[in-house]
Amino acid sequence: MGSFNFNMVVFMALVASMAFCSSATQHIVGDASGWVIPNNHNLYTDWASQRMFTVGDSLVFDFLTGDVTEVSKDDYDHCHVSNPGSTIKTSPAIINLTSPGDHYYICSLEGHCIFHQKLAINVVMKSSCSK
Ligand SMILES: [Cu+2]
Repeated sequence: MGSFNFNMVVFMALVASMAFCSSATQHIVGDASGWVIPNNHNLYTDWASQRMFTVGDSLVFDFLTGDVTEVSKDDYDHCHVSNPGSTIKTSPAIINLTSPGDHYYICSLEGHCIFHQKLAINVVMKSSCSK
């Protein structure tokens, strides 16, 4: 019985430390600009380059019109949507980053993506918390 209690304490301490270390970040896409056709063509590339995206984080897209559509790199490059099923039309659209690697998002409204309403990010694995 004694060792069971001890194991429980160790387990709970482990869970607590994991919860502390993983502190998920909500990234507000475009910050105050939100998700728009940007005046500055580099808005979303600059925004993404200043951040680290980790598995467990989420993206928050705030918009008045349009949508958020996750696309392939090819679709991102050509502002094309092969899979309309991934479109989210309600704002704020919150997308959880569940897998590492490159992720691409565009607004699928005609003309919006080619005017730079598009976002590419690289998501990394959760850190091991060894400080
Ligand atoms: Cu749009």
